[in-house]
Amino acid sequence: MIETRERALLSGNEAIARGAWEAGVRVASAYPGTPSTETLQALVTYEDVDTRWATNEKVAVDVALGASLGGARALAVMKHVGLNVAADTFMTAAYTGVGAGLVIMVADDPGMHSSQNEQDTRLYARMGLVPLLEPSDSQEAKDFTKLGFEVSERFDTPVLLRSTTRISHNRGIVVLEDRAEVPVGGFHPDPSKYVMLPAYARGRHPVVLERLTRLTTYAEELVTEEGADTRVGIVTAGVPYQYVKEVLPEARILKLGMTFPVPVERIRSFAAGVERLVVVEELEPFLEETLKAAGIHVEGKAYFPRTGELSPDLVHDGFAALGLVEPRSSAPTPPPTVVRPPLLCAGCPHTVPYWSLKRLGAVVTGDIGCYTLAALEPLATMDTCVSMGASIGMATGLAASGGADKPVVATIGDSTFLHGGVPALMDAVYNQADITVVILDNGTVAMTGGQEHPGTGRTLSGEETRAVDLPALCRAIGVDDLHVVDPYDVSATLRAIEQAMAHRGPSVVITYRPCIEAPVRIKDRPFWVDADACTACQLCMNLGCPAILWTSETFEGRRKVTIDTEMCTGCTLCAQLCPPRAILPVQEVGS
Ligand SMILES: Cc1ncc(C[n+]2csc(CCOP(=O)(O)OP(=O)(O)O)c2C)c(N)n1
Repeated sequence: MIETRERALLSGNEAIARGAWEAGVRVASAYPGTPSTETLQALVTYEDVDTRWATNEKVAVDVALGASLGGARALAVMKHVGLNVAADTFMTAAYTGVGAGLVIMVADDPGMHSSQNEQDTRLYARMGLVPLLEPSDSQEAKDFTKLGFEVSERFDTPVLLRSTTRISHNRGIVVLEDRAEVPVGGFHPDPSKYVMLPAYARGRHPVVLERLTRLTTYAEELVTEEGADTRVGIVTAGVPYQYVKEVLPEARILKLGMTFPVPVERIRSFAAGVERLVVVEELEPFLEETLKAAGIHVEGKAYFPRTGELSPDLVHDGFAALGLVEPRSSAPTPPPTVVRPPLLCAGCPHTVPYWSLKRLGAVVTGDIGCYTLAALEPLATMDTCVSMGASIGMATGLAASGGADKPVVATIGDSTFLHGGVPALMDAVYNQADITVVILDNGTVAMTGGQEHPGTGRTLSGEETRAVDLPALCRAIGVDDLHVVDPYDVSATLRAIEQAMAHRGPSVVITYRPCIEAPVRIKDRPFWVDADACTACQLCMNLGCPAILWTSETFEGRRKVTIDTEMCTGCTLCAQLCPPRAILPVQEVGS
């Protein structure tokens, strides 16, 4: 834990954790997702906060809302697509309001560095009629988190705190303060506020709208105005503010701290003092459209891209097109970079299930996790990947369509299965879908850096807890054809999947083997290739293992292989596949 009254270099996520702690937060719940994950991992290092991983984002918001109604300041954290999962509670929490302050931190991923889409959370704020704060650096990330709790209590509303990849992962100096001691207020039953029957909910909707009017006035207090050059006025917020400052340091800038509700009248008076008004915002023309709808003449997305991240260069190009700056002098073209496609790790336990499916031939619905890389060569065994948990329902639908010319197999990781796959498996059993589900259990959330989940037997703070028994869960759901197999045993895995695919009705194969990276990197005796014995059959190459490399040596015109012993984890998979047994453990030959 960092001492108080100091300055520290913090990422945006760490600053949000610090802000929540300083605000006296008592309960924090999250489901991991880049770029938000480190927030709770930072918060768990502070005392006096009950910090926990949730099964999914909806549960995280449910937990935080419940804690808030109990009178404890509460935080929920997720990546942007997580709010889709939590949207049901989020939309109605806008009606119930809160007990103690409730902040929902959502990290957007413009440019999709590690996401399946680049939706803009500001649109959720508008749909839910919930205020949204947008920090532009680490200091503001901390300050706005604290402010979020105050706004939440003052206006009796959940508050969205929107970060983006650049805010969450960049570091900046942050002034540290003490923790506020905010006593737990206790639960005060109020069915007309917390039981959203239609009769009560009808009474709450006008309350939400009246609150929005007051919040719009309040949003005016959260703007900062700077710059002397009145030839152009720029409305911006979040990280684009930094780019604007870099490209046009003298420009007159109105930076918004709250981007929903939009302080339209404040912007109208700002517009009156400048010759032209320009909005610089990432992703959707959210502010621009709001201002245009209010009859304010503004320029924006005609000059700045609506997809991907902005950057100082893109902002410069937009200003140049607006005639505000000279175009950038064309920089010398950097030499082309060699693109290295992402691969599963050497020794990844997800390899053989996909290798088997490729051999057996199946329509494979995929899901989100490390294993999504099996969509790429050489495994290339995934036909769909849409959202967390979708693989099982989509497999059911594909099988029901009668349009699949091969058996239909859903593949899903352990965390993803618990997050959103369980109801879909129940549905498959209930409706007797003719599908096989392969649950790739590596005992961690590998994709986001190896977090715990309800199946691992450990909590976020490292304490032991009950672990979900996946085979027992599947049996309880009604899966009769169930196989549990070690994916390091190539023939057993192939056989189990083959048998499951031959079964009529729903079947499940659980492949269990811990991730080689989590919680500690597993490294066994590495293997090497006896070049004299290698017949260059290249079967081992089908695994896509990054430790297996080509050599210049050939056999009957085909290239032989070698193994990078530093990278090899000793998983034995390639040795099991090698017909001439040319792949051997290093120590066996005494080298
Ligand atoms: C709704 C949603 N929440 C979070 C994420 C971030 N995320 C991507 S995959 C994943 C889970 C991966 O874990 P698991 O299914 O166990 O597979 P592994 O990566 O361990 O192979 C998470 C949390 C996301 N993409 N979508």
